[in-house]
Amino acid sequence: PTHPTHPTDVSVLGLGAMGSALASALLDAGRSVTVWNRTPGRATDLVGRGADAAHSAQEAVLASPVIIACLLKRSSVEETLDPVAGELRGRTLVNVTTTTPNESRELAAWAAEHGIDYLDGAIMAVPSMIGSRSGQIFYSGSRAAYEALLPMLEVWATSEFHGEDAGRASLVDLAMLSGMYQMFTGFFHGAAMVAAMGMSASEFATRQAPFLAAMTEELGSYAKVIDGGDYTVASQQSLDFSDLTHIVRASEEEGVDPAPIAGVQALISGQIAAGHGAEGFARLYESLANR
Ligand code: FVH
Repeated sequence: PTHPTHPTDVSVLGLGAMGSALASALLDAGRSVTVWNRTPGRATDLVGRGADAAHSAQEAVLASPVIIACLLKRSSVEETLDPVAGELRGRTLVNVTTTTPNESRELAAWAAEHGIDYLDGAIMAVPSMIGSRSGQIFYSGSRAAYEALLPMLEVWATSEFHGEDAGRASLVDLAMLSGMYQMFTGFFHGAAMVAAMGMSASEFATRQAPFLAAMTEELGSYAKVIDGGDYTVASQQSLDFSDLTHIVRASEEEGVDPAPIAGVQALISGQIAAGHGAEGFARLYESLANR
């Protein structure tokens, strides 16, 4: 049998890089915190700063009315929380583990079945940004939990509530990351192309970074076209003009895998083949959207 530690405001399950940063920011803000990690030994610094270390997930859950789960992935959450579902009843669970929207919804349904108030969180920050308010955390699920916990959540980062469908925070998060990873991959591809002529990635970055920053100014204009649904609006760069086969060929000529740019060209070719060559570049959205 395990014995609850003395009552605290909040318990953090998972003391990886992010869980430790979240617990640390809570301590900085004067909260009493219980911490637990599957592998022992990761709580030492936090305990030195006043946290209580629980010997089990059950003990950590029993210590606080609010439980933060910051574990690796959905299966880690299930493995940790399924056995303590009974102890979680009547408490608030804030799950900031990265999950897909449907995984978040399934966890919310599981929580509802067990009488647990569930708030899903998606962290748009790296651990060093936690506590500085330079990061953002999106939430969805229980509005009551979000509103009640807001002063605590704001300790970590700027908070944004996306609605009671628990999958929404994750969806916005993963959509934002999709853009980011494709931008970085585009940079890696360009760096590999110029490496063929001896330019270092660092030198290329000094050119690419301001160019990409300037290009992001275009996002708003593209968004207006997409939202308006009229890709024939004048002054847009047409798909015929946007044909990127020369970039694909240049990449191949330098022995560089054209996969990232070839994927974009495949979308362009598809729209041109469907008769939309005279329309604007933003029409690629129509190849991607679930309509
Ligand atoms: N670090 C970051 O920059 C990002 C930013 C955006 C969102 N994430 C997500 O946050 C979750 C945790 O990430 P993390 O950085 O803390 O990850 P790790 O340092 O690898 O720590 C993982 C913790 O999860 C525990 N764990 C893993 N599997 C299990 C399990 N089956 N049962 C119980 N705990 C488990 C692990 O424990 P241990 O290996 O030390 O025993 C760590 O505490 C994640 O979803 C990111 O996507 C972070």
